[in-house]
Amino acid sequence: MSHDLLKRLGIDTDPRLHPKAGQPSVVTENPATGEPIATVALDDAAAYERQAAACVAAFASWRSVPAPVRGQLVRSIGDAFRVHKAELGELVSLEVGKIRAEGEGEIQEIIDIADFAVGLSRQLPGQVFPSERARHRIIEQWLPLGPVGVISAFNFPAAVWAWNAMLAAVCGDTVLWKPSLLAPLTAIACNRIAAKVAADMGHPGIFGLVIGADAEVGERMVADRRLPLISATGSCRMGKRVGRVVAERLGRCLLELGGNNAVIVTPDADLKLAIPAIVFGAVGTAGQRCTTTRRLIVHESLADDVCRRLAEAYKQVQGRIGDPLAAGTLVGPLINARAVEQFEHAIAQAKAQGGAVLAGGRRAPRPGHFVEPTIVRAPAGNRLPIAAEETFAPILYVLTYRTFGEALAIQNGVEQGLSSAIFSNNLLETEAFLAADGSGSDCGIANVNAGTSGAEIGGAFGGEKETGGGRESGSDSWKAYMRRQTTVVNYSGKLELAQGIRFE
Ligand code: UN1
Repeated sequence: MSHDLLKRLGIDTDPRLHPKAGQPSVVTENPATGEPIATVALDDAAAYERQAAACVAAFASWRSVPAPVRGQLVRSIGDAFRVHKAELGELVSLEVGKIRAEGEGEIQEIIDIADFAVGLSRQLPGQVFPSERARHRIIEQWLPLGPVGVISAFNFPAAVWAWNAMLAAVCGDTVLWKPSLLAPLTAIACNRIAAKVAADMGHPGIFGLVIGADAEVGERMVADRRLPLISATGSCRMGKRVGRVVAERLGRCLLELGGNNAVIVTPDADLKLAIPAIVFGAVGTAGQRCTTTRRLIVHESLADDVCRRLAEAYKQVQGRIGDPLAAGTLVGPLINARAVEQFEHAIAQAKAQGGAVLAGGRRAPRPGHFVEPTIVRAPAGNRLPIAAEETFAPILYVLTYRTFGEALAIQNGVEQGLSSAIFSNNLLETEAFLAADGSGSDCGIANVNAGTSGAEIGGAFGGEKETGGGRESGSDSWKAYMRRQTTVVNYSGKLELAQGIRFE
């Protein structure tokens, strides 16, 4: 079945899937069964050098293609992803275990960001400022930046590359992509589509791919002075390393790292909205999104009721754990055995700290890397230190509060600052959550009556504190992929100095 899928996507004959004898390689596995899908050859330093040189060479000509024409190329890429949406979604499911709807959702996110980038290709707007000197004009313009290094994680093996690559392409940059070694097939398939469209339109080399170990390829990429921007998604630990190395060469970083996202439920909340949003946020993608809901901060007056309703909903979900490609499945596997161990470790810690397991709590009794979506209620006083840690698994910690200020302090009291949400119909509280003086949520994403995950591509995506500060996808995130140039044009026929300086 999987071979047929690789064939339909045209990657079965890719040389990477046929390593030469003695060549280092990884075996990519189906996390739902633990069975191997394919063996993928790893790039070494020499292969990295070839790919990086190709991206540098392609940048020299791609930058000169007018932006709206670059947009036409990205439009064709979006169209190609429309054609292959079902197969690519299936490959995402096969390789990282997302349920079919979420696998296809990822490809939809590629199509969406391509559309966004096409529109952007006719904008990329600079500003005009009034000059203090007569008959002078100050104009800011945005110029292509250079080849961009993109490091992506297993959990969004396709969409996050596209957020970067589609914007970079319309900005006149080329892209060198280093995907997670847990999802190389998705990367090979997606990159092949983009690279083929580009080559067919006369622009080979815009989309490069390197698949390799961190020590061999990752470190080289991050330290590579030819890449003015490194955009990296993954753990806080990885991001700190990338940040240090890129800072050393005074390069630019765009970091999208961990999250420990919370939902606040106030006494005025409409629980008909809140409960399903919490369940999707905590259980969707088996808790392996950066935006997954990991903490529920509920007013003490309704804590028992909310816990009861959630436990009820989880009961239904537990019956829908299984093959991610089967109809009706809601919860697929974790990515690998290590992730299951981390889940078990967190549950053991939570219990040792006095947490009460209200739902789930165990690995699911079936082959593959499945666990039960789990709810842990903190003991009185919210003393549950494990809740401050991000475990990439479907564990929801329930904490309670008395005053709204307390709820905010709990929400903001973790190292990460990616996504946050409040469910409330109390205007004073929802506005305080978004307060213009910054005293509300300290996260990059703050939603009212909508959950923490499932952001649309139109807004800027990213977060504060240890989440890394980067912004990707919508709004003005494109600016990260360009360099700003402030220009002054003097059409007065006289030389006049700024600040009224006379130099005669
Ligand atoms: C991630 O987990 O790295 O908002 C990205 C969301 C998705 C993207 C998540 N659109 O949940």
